[in-house]
Amino acid sequence: MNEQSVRFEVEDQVAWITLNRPNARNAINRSMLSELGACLAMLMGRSDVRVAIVRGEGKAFAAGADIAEMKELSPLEAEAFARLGQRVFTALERLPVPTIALIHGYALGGGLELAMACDIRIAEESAMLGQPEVTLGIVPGFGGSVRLPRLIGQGRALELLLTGDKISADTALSYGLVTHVAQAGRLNETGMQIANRLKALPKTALASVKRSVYDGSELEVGAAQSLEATLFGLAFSTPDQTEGMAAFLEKRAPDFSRR
Ligand code: DAK
Repeated sequence: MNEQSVRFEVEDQVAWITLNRPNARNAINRSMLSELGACLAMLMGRSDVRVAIVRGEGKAFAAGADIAEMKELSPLEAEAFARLGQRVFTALERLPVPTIALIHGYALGGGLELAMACDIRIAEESAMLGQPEVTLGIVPGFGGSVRLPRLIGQGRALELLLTGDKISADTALSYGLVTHVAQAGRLNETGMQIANRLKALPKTALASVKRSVYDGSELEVGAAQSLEATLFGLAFSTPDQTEGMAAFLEKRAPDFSRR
């Protein structure tokens, strides 16, 4: 039986999604995308999961879409490949639980696009990030030219997309492309510190923040604010709102664990 190219494990309310083609630097092919989609479906069925972490086995997070597989694609197959990737990455982005990408080695092309579909990105200090598609005669196909400008601004995004340059973790931090840089060997620990904080927070409120940000970014300002008001109102129907406000007024720590 073939080794799975994505591993899915749940431990102590954290879902670990691990890209597992280390000999190909976790290059993303069609079967990996399908497996990733299946993992997300499994995750949606697990009410115990409060945070998901995406990482890569071996020397890299992911060195991009699989160039060997892509080289043989017809234009129609390439479009289908791009649509599959976009669908799976959007499903990842729209998960109700917060997601964290742990980037080590390289996050290039489709690898960076995968990381950008996560809510929080942490890079190990030696990591390199970039969108080198133009150097292969192609363009990003998994949402890179859409998410990158939204995350770091059009000017910096265009420079990265047009030159194909790889940037260091520190530069990525200064651009806001990652929000933490971890010392060598401390990537998992840094990720877990953030995951543990998120685990203790109310699930519905976190899911609503994500909806407000992601759905809201596709709306004009008035409609986005209206969505925010709706989600704000809905929060008042949750036990988490009762507990959070009661705990504040009673000067104790809130307990969102049973919700
Ligand atoms: N695809 C396939 N194989 C890859 C790969 C990739 N992206 N990256 C690495 N590998 C393979 C290498 O071929 C090598 O295989 P063997 O020779 O051992 O069989 C093995 O992984 C180890 O690679 P290296 O020996 O090169 O390892 P190093 O540590 O020395 O270098 C590296 C790591 C990441 C710097 C280097 O491998 C590299 O430059 N890789 C390519 C990076 C790259 O250009 N990535 C962008 C890919 S393009 C679209 C859909 C999606 C996309 C675009 C359009 N549509 C359908 C429209 C997305 C495109 C991309 O992501």
